[in-house]
Parts: sequence; structure tokens; C-alpha cells
Amino acid sequence: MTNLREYLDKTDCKNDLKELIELIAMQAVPIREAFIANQSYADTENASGEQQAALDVWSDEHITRILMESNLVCEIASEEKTDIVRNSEAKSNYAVVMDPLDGSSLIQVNLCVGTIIGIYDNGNALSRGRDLRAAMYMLYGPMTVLTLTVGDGVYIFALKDGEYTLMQGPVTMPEGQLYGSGGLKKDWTKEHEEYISEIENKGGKLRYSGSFVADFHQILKYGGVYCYPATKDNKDGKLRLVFEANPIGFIAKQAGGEISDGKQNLLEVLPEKPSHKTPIYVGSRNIIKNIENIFKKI
Ligand code: AFP
Repeated sequence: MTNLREYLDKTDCKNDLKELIELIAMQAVPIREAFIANQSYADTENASGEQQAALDVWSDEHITRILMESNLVCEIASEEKTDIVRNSEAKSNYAVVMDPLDGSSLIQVNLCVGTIIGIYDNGNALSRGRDLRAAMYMLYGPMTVLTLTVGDGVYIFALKDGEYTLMQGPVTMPEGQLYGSGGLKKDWTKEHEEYISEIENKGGKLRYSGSFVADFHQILKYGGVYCYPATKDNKDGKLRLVFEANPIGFIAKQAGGEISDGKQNLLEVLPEKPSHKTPIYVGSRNIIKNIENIFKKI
């Protein structure tokens, strides 16, 4: 049985990066413990104008504090904050981007949610997704699971008695037929409608929970596509490039999948600001290529 530290020791990660990855991964323990005391919505909104859940706020403050105290990180960009937090005393050049609690509308119904993290080693949180040094998510489901890439394949670990043990890896995303789409159907664009009817006609199975990280985890294992499209009244969709699309897209790519906005590889897009929104199609490689072809035709 390989634990997280033993796995990291076999990679080309520097010691401070290993320390940072372990430090973040272990925050799954206090975050899970905070669920019961943080069931309600907060009276505040995040940088995208969405109402925050108490656990969004708690997880954001908790991870930010731990990262600041560690002095391992010089920049932190969080979905829950308008501005990037900087640490002038940092002894490393890592920038962390995070969605501290993704899928927060599911907290009160006890469905699967997670923490999404991206790590850059260039000190700049507003970098392209392709430049990530590492990406990971912790998933709070029946098990607490860590999905991690340091740019050399995707590995999945399970947390037990305070230790992560390797369960699977390197993971290859298959060409499956699961699909899920956000946005109200009445607001979908023609391109999106055409793709969804195509996958439905091919026998695609609908899977959409309202938690991107949980829905993506299914796609990673079984193949298919998660979509949050542009809609008639919102050409940028809902999800954020920096905190959601890039870390998950980097993981997808490392597993042999792809991420696109329907027209281009999202990992190549330079974020304009922390709250930059984008349509998202992420999943099996041929499915994403097919979606891009449909978008080109229409
Ligand atoms: P947050 O819980 O972090 O705000 O994110 C929720 C989310 O961005 C993503 O996780 C879901 O897939 C999507 O929004 C759900 O949106 P809809 O409720 O519009 O389907």
C-alpha cells in the first residue's frame, strides 16, 4: 500500500511542493468536521454574486489561514473572494487557486461536494491552465477521496485514519456515454441543443447532481461529458475559469480527456480576472472533439 508521501517521493516534486500538497490534502479532515456546524446559508455573496453557504465561507477562511501560516504560498485566489490574497513573507513562489467548497447547494441535502485546488509555481494565480504545476480535488462523499496530478498522470487516494492511501492510478478516462448539463433547457443555444440530442440519441445516460467536482469524478471514472454551456442570456455560462475549469481541465487532460468552451481548449485561455466565467465542456477526448466540430458547423 502506497501512501501519499510515498507517492510524492517518487515524483519530481520539490520538497516544498510535496509539503504544500500534503498540507492542503489534510484540510479535508477539518472541512468534513465542519459540515454539521455549517449547514445554513450565510448572508453574504461571493465574487460572482452568488449567495454563499456557511461552509463556503468557513472552508475559504480555513484554507486561506492555513496557507498564509505555512508561508508556502505567495498568492491565493479563491472563488469566494473578489481579490487575490498575497503573502509577502512567503518562502516559495507557489500560487494557489481554489474553489474551497464546490457544489455548496448540496450541503443541506448531504450529497457529494468537494474542494478544488490548482497550484502554479510561477507566483501568478492568473495564469493559463496549461501552466499549472499540480491540480487536485478532495471529494467529500461516502469516502473522502483525493484526486491528484503533478503533471505525470492522475492518481486517486482514499483517506482513512488520517492517512491517504493510493487506490488507483494512473487513471485513464474512458470514452463513456454519461452526460450532464447545467443551464435551463429553454435557454440553451442551438449548438448545445444539437449536441445534447445527439448524445441522447446515441443512448447517453444523464448524470447531473449540481456539484461539478462530483459530476466530473464520475466522468473521470466512466467517461462522458460534463457541460455548463453558454446560454441565450449568458454567453459566458456560469462556471469560473480560474477556480473550476482550469484545475479540473488539467486533471482531465492528464487522464487523456479534454476541456473546451465549445470552440477552444480552455487550458490555453489567459484569465482576464479572478472571476472570469466560461462555458465548459469537459470529458472524454472524442466527445469533446465532436462537440467542437458541431460548434464549428453551426
Ligand atoms: P458552487 O457551489 O461552488 O457555487 O458551485 C456550483 C456550480 O458552480 C457547480 O459545482 C455546479 O455544477 C453548478 O454550479 C450547478 O449550477 P446549477 O444549479 O445552475 O445547475
